[in-house]
Amino acid sequence: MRLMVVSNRLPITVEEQKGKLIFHECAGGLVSGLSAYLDSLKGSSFTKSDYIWVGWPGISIEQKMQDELTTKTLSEFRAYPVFLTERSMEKFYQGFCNKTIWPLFHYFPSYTVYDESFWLHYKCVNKIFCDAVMQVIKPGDVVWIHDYHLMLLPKLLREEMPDIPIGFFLHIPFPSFEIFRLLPMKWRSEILGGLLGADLIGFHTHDYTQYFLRCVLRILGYENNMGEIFLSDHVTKAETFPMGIDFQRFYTAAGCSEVQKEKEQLVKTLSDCKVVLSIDRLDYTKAIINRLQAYEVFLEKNPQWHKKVILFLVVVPSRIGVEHYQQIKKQIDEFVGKVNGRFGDVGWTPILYQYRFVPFHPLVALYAVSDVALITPVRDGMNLIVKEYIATRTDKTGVLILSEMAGAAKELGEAIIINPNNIQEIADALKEALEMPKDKQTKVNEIMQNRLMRYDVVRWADDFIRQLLCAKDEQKKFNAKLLGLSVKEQLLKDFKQAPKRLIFLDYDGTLVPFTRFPQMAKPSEELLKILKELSKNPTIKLVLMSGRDKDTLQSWFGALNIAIVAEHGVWIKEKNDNWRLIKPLTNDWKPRIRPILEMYADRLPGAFVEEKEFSIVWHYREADPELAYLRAKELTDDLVNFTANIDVQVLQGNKVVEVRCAGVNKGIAAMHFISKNNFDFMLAMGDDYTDEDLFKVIPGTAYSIKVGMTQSYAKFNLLSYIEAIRLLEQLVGK
Ligand code: GDG
Repeated sequence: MRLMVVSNRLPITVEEQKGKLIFHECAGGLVSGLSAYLDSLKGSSFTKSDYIWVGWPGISIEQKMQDELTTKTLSEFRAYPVFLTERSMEKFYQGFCNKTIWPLFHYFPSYTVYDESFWLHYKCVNKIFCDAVMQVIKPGDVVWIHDYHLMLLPKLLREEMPDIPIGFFLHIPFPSFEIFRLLPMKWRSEILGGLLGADLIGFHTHDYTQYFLRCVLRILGYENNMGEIFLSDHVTKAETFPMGIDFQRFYTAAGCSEVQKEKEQLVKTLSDCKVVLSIDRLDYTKAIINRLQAYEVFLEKNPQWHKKVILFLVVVPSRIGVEHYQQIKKQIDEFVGKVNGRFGDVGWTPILYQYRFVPFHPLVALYAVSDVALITPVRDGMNLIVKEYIATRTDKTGVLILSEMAGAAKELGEAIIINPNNIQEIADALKEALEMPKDKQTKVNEIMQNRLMRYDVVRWADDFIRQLLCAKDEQKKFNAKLLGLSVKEQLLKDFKQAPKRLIFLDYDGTLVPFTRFPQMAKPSEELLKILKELSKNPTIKLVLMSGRDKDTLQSWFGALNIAIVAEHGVWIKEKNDNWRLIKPLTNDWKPRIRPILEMYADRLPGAFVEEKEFSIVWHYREADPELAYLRAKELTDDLVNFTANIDVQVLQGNKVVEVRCAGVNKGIAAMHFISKNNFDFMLAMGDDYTDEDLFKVIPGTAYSIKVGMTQSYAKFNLLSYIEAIRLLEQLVGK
């Protein structure tokens, strides 16, 4: 097995200098984390250290140099470059990624740009990535796609290679429905559909996972069962995997000689002052200005700390040229000047400010000399810096002040957790942190270190890949039930050879798709033609088994003169005969039940009640899916309690809750036909929970087929009604 990592950026950046290609390693959480994981694969049992990384190499170069670059990156870094033009990068990366998805998913709707050309380039670049993956993918590969740049890729790839395990991990927050729905309908549906192409979709926190599932329900109408979503052709799972760091790398680096040297230098500069560290990429989501304001308030209120504390502010340049980033850079510069001017003097600069990228060893030294880490984003997918800070505290001292809006706060609850919008709270937290006794510091840091050590980045990635493989295995078991070519051929052969044949067909969902309202699902001329062909043959007994009322069935299929079962087995109509009840039934319970269903329909816009002779149905296909889901559960509970002493059954089906007379079902109705004759061939097709009764009673030699990908007693599955019709066409010899 080979792991294929796909991300917007490769772990290397390529530069062209005087016609020569120069390679630099990239920094950043994703790259360093995944690199540690890929290194760890060398001893792993389920991969043999084989991997390849697909992504943009950080440069747009002429066609003639692309081959050379590809050869080099492949042989030296196992990296396969995806080439994008500057214009594509501008519209895709600077545009849709940085100006649409990034602000929106970080709850900055007022910064979000909705530009159709950005979207079109986003789609186009996702397609280019798909083509690039197709160039290098091999059977047996496992694909792991990363982050918001490539949300359409899982689906595109599945269309090309349905059998490849595809995982997707989102590194930024997934927003709540109210935010996500701000995207135009087409974009938001396509993004969700794109993600659902994966077999496993990972998020940093439980909240993000839940928000995603909620958007899938509200926008696409798919419910989930413990994070599993059953789609027409596969099952997808959404799950939480909080990303860890390479703990040992930071822990051991803290003691290495390079870091010691850096530390000595720093200690000289910082004299005897306590150090508060703030380090972030320049980004409005990091709310750097808030912590500067809080530091100012802290100095104002705590003159005893003057000349005894320094805020070491590192801002790492990012997205230079984007409007909002330039603005906040200016604000930070001005604020630092203001605070230093107001409180500083010859021997003390309250804020040491660096606007630059810090190499690894100086970064670890900075973590190691800082008494407090002040990290207060207003929104952050995870934030690995805080984990790195804790990991470098080998003597277990140090205090972390962390925003509750960072994903990391869910795991590091022992830190001082603050709300980044409450300046006073941050200022108070600074005082508390600076004055915290050492024994308390070591106690909480020990807990956090143990957690970070255990769930490090290797464990995180390992967990993800293992679950992805499990999901795919489950799916394979499921796929094994799909009616394959050879079984289909055998079925057709058996059908042709059998002198007496019996076919049971469900209607809605099996022969026609579901529609907004039941009366809209009329049979087409083509379908009627196929059924007529089958029914004309005297050696075929065709039985249409539906949950619909007999009058509707009569008006749609009466002219065909076939056997029909209505209301899930209540009514039976033999060929050339009249409708009759399968057994004596009463419906005196209906006046007591109907008001309950009506009350629930009144409480849920879009829901309505359908009354049949011996059953009542509460439909909610058109209602708000989220509320409907809750109401349907509530209603079922109510009905089950209320009907305990009444001879009825309560069933939750496909967007319906149905109450019907007990002791009748499609299985019992089927027996009526099966027992009458010795059939040599039997076929039953259905998509609904009511068809399970049918599948249970038909003989083991029969072909039972569930339409759709859900679990069933049926022997085989077909993906959709389209395939069911195709099979019928083949039976009639088309
Ligand atoms: C996303 C999400 C999520 C930063 N500055 C320097 C430097 N770094 C390294 C850190 C850390 C990484 O970059 C930053 O990690 P973050 O977690 O803050 O965020 P991103 O990677 O930008 O972005 C984020 C993350 O993905 C992982 O899923 O946590 O929420 O936005 O590893 O050490 N490294 C060095 N010098 C720097 O100046 N050497």
